[in-house]
Amino acid sequence: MHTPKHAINGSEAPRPTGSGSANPTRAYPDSVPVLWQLQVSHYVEKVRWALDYKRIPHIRDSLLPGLHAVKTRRLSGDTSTAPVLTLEGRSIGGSTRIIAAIEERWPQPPLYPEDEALRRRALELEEFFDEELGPHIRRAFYHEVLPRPELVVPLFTQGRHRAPRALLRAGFPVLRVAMRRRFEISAESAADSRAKMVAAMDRLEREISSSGYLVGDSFTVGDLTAAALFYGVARPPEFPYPMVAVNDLPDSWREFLDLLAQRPGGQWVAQMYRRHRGPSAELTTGDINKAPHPDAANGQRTGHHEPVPNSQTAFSNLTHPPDRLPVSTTAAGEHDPA
Ligand SMILES: N[C@@H](CCC(=O)N[C@@H](CS)C(=O)NCC(=O)O)C(=O)O
Repeated sequence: MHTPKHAINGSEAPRPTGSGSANPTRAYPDSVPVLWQLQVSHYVEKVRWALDYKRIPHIRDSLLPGLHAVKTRRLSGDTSTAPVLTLEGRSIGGSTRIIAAIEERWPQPPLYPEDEALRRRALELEEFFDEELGPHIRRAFYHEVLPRPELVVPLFTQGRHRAPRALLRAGFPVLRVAMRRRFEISAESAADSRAKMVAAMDRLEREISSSGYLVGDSFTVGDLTAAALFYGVARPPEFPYPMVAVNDLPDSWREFLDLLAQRPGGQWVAQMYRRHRGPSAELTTGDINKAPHPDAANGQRTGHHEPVPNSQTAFSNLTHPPDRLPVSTTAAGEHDPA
């Protein structure tokens, strides 16, 4: 892990603030957290899940892959990657630091175990999957789909107007070269990354305890990270955005994913999504002025898990992009915060 560490709640935990600039954007009020995202990104999914799990009303601003780096660097000051979270006027880059900041600001329901040894283990597992799975599943996936612009361009531009779609289509050959270079994608490296995915699945299966969780007997950041970063294997219906249709995936990749999905670890990922992914707490831009103050998220003031209406039920006129899956219907009623 390359992120700096400092003490939170008495333990070694990732530093919750980046070197982000104050007031990076005037487009949104400081009172509502803004997640700058790439819809498809598994690191973004990790943070989206944390925000939804804690029922923190927030805005999602989807960036155009390729151009996103300019925005995320300008916001965070220190990273060109997504996710970035703008929180009370400061922008934080890196999913681990973002979750640390969320956990500090909205401790309930907790993603960090209270017990110090368990907390260290959960953070160690977060780091393992971040470093040993995240880059590899991405490299192996893009190796398969980058030759197919008809799959990737719609994936990168869903919910967008014609102009950005046309821009991405026109720029795709350049973007593809840049992605291959940036993610060091080649036939050899992709094969190696498949092996790393299998090794990460082996580790996941070794770590699942008799409680059904990786650490202790409740859902922690360790479970969340492993499940979010493996979403592309389990393809859970609770994932909030469309994916490449399974029948469009290249045969060898689909068969490889199937083998992993059928393993106990793959089924565990699907189960974590079913039990804990829950409904979305996203606000749309039309709703932000009506948004409850983020302190209304569970437990901020009381330290208890007191159900409050999430954004989708509080704002029944929410408008989602037409391609957005009805998250509230896929997972409503099954959300089972630890
Ligand atoms: N360690 C970072 C990794 C984030 C990351 O690699 N994000 C990808 C999307 S999956 C990205 O923005 N890549 C663009 C780039 O590397 O230029 C985190 O945990 O947030």
